[in-house]
Amino acid sequence: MKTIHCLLITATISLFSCISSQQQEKESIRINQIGFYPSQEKVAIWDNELAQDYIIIDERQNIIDKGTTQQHTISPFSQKQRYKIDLNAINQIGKYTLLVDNEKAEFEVKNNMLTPLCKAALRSFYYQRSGVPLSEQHASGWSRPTAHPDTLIYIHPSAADENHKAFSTISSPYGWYDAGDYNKYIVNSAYTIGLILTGYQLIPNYYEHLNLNIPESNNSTPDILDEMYFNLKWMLTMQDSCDGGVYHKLTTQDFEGFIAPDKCKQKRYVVAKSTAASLDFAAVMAQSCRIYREQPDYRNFSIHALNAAKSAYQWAKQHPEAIYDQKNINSQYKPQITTGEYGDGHIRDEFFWAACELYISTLEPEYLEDLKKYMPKEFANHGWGGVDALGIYSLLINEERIDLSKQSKEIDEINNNLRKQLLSYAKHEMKKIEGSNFNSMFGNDKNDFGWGCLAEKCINPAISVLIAGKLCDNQSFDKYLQSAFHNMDYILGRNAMGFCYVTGIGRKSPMNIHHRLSAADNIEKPLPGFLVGGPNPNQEDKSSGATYQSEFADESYSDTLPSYASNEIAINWSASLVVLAGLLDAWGNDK
Ligand code: 9MR
Ligand code: 9MR
Repeated sequence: MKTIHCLLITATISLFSCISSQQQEKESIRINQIGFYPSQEKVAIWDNELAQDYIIIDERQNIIDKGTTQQHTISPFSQKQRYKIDLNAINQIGKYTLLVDNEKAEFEVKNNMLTPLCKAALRSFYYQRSGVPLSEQHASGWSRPTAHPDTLIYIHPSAADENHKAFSTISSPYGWYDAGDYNKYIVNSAYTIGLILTGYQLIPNYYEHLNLNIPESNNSTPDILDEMYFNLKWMLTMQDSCDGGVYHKLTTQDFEGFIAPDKCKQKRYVVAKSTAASLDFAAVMAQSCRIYREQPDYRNFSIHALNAAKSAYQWAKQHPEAIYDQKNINSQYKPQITTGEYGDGHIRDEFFWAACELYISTLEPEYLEDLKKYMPKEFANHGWGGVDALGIYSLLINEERIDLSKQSKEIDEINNNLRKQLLSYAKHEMKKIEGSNFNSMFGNDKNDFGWGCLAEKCINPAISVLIAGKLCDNQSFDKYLQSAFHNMDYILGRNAMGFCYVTGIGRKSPMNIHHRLSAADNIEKPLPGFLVGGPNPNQEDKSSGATYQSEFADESYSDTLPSYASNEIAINWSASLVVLAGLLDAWGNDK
């Protein structure tokens, strides 16, 4: 480390640090607002027309480095000029200040930097629980009474059959609210848990040691699994035990207003069984059966989950064309349903994921045949409507388990092919950093931005890159790790808006999220630990009163309540955050 003694340059420091609060508001320094790991590549961006001199000082006012902002880039969206500041002269744990022109940014360098973020993201699921009261002890300021008991749920006419008459009722309690709304959707629930359990399969010890302060914290099961089970047990009630099919969603007819959950009075329905819901359900139940088998308190659930998975899968094979199409449903049945669709016309990938999980859990040849039939030709990142990657991760993670089977040679070939696909995807992603605006793989193309992009286009690719490095190219792992860190830096503040996009974290974070629980609790602060959807140039919510300050792709973010297209939160996006924060935290510390 270069340490130039402070006496000589006191004058420089006082010049740099003479900062009025008004000048501070310019916020041209864009930096990860949580901080860095000691051996992480550390970069800040100077978002300003003019290049400037900068200095970095430590807590004792020693100058660690100084220079001039370098590497000029011009935004493809706004034509704004940006400069890179290399902070890599810092390699010791400590607190630092970056001074540029009349601005400053303070940051910390230490190990375990992302543990609080990972915990907060996991705790966000507790806040989404339905059907139970949240106690003061666990909800720290956000306690609330029971709401949506969901013990009297109507069979929507689209879901009626010989065993269940239209408007008869079933009980379907618990589970998480999906997002800013109060409905519960199988497709998104299954994907969310599937992704978190992927993370768990990779680093079980890391997640098992996180104490989440939830009601189950004192039992013998890791908190993360208790929290996932809270939703899995709801999902089981969404399966029709007569035929194995799974209802697509549990919902009100229209979205509720922005009222507290216990004030909601609308009827709730289960709507049509669908192929996608049944397959995603089958996949996550088959995956859960393996994971929960190891937990003494969950043995019965594990057995039940596998049976549920098998029957849902068989139903899907018999009904491959039960595609959920809300418009079509509304043309045939009443009441009309206008809530979230999670519609997906392409279910090859859902078949693949389900077949993979069922095969790994049972080693039965039927599933191997199916997974071969539905195998993807090119790696595509995961999202609620694209789940190939979850199947791929599980196959690679469980290679040894599968090797016990007679078909191990075949599986070796399949896995080698999938490894190639994943690696070529990761290499392509990593190339995007060079010359980028915010030194990140994300945010360099207009198509990077859209509904939910921060999770789906920024965090998820980083997860895939990390997994590619760990499972397919471990000798060069550091390159993958650093690339993934750069996308996390984007999320946490090194971006065009200067926002740390997670509630309750960082210096400037979302305050007015599109989240009924946060909006109707009479507390100014939003519930903590939630990632927002992020910049979305389509601005689909303008007609509902959302206002945007900018039309530029990477600045189409509006921290206002009506902005569901850029400022909502959702369980699947929280899942992405839980996994990326966890993997970086488990793999990013100094050895
Ligand atoms: O609040 C709803 C949000 O949870 C959904 O993601 C979004 C898109 O389906 O819709 C929101 O509801 C809006 C509706 O679509 C249009 N009228 C205004 C509603 C919210 O204020
Ligand atoms: O995440 C979903 C996004 O990909 C879609 O474009 C969008 C509009 O259909 O819906 C998003 O999911 C919403 C769901 O339909 C209802 N609950 C809120 C979800 C997050 O906005």
